Amino acid sequence: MKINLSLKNKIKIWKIIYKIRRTEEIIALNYYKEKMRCPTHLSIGQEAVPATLSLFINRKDQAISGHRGHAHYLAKGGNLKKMLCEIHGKANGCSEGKGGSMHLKDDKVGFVGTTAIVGNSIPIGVGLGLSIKLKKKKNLAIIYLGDGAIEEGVFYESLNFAIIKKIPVLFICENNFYSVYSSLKVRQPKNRKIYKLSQGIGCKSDFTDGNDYAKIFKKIKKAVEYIKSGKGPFFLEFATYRHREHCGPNFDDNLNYRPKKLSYNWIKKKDPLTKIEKNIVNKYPKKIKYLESEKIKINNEISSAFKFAEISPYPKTNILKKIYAK
Ligand SMILES: Cc1ncc(C[n+]2csc(CCOP(=O)(O)OP(=O)(O)O)c2C)c(N)n1
Ligand SMILES: [Mg+2]
Repeated sequence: MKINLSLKNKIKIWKIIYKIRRTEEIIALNYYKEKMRCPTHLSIGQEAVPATLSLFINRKDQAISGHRGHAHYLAKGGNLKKMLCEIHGKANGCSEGKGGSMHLKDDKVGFVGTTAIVGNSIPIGVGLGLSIKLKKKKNLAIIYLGDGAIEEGVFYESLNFAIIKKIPVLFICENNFYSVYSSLKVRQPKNRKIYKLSQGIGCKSDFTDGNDYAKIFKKIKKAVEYIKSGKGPFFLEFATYRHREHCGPNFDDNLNYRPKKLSYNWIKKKDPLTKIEKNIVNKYPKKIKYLESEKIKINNEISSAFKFAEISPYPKTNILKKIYAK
């Protein structure tokens, strides 16, 4: 089945990808100033999956993610000012400035949280899905996980439980082929496909290129329809690539742990922002002006959110004392 995305939907996806990309580029640019003191795992290069998913979910659907969560938070509609305040350790942050980049949450939009423990989003997300099911709601839980998280035992227990109980969970596995510096090749048997592993356990599963918005759209549409029909969880694996170092603002291809050709292909040829923007501009040249004006708006929003974060106060120390005294 070939899906032709409407221009309206393409623009919606493009806007989210662009906003995430620019926010993180500006985080990276400013990181050296040491005003953001928490570790940050940037999603640059991996924005297309959460951006496209946003077309299928609403604020009542419950999402949970891991250490690389900025894109997931923003695509779910998370508040940008609160995220930047959190990364700056400020009281106006979404975790009151005490959690940092890896502890983002926005209850108003159904973004339950991010967690620094690899694999931890999985059991929490299955629990969220179970709660949705027990309350007989029509929504779904969304679990973001990396390829590294399937190496945690809790993945197998949680997936099994979700299948047996027909829990409405969408597993979104962003396979960027690496866990820190270790390639899948040294962590998993040769030719193992993650989605096939999940399928073998009994979960409806599928795979596609996670930098191609049209392919992502098609797979997510099918998965969400399946989950909403009450049949249980769906596991989607997306191939994607982080452009920068595992943790921090820099490029690190000088370390040579990733083949140069692989990086070249994913960063230069398969960049999700370039792909969607080129498509819109080539098919609808009259839209160029509109895209340029949206870019200005988005960049203004980001710079005023940064300014807000920089001038916001730090949490009061007595709040910290209360937490540690407990
Ligand atoms: C339980 C646990 N083990 C190890 C770590 C250290 N650690 C942090 S991120 C990471 C890599 C995870 O890789 P993946 O799940 O593929 O996500 P990616 O960073 O590629 O997005 C590791 C091993 C951790 N935070 N938690
Ligand atoms: Mg990975």
